[in-house]
Amino acid sequence: MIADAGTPTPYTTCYLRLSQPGSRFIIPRAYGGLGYAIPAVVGAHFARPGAQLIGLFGDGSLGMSAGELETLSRLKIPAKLLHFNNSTFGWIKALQRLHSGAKYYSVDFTAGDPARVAEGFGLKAIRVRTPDELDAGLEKAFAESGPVFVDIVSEPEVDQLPPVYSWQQAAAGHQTSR
Ligand SMILES: Cc1ncc(C[n+]2csc(CCOP(=O)(O)OP(=O)(O)O)c2C)c(N)n1
Repeated sequence: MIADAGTPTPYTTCYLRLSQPGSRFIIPRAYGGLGYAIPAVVGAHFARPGAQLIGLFGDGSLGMSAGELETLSRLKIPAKLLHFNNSTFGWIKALQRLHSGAKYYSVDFTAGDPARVAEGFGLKAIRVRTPDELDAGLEKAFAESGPVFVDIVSEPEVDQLPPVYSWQQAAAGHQTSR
């Protein structure tokens, strides 16, 4: 499992439970560079051929490394890419809510149709809009032998504080460094 910067990092860190021995969970914590998950999946494939790779990332992240979909497609890397499509830089928007009195600046954008972008690069793509569609979509994605892009229409989550300790402290009125 490889989760990108942005809210995929804290949510996955908080809620993911790995049950298979030898499973790995990777996040770009040192610098938190957005656009990490898709190229990291390519690297992980060569580091551990045969591993079932799953990339988790937001639409802001996709904007930074969408071109790497071509690499996955050309090399036929059988990763499943789970794309959270919330039309916003959620991590930044949550920080603006916390520290700037919900004055939002340069964080929202239009969703477009990223499943078609992935198809344009030669990947199979599935669009998911509801929790029921999510179950069915994941089943379909994992039944495929090749790379699959799952576009998951999501809430912007700005009303939910992500599970980041220092943010929760700040929301509770405690002084912290960011
Ligand atoms: C290369 C790069 N540019 C900018 C940032 C700052 N940044 C951190 S999280 C984030 C927004 C993430 O948005 P998205 O990928 O859509 O995920 P979300 O937080 O909405 O789940 C940005 C712009 C960064 N970490 N790396």
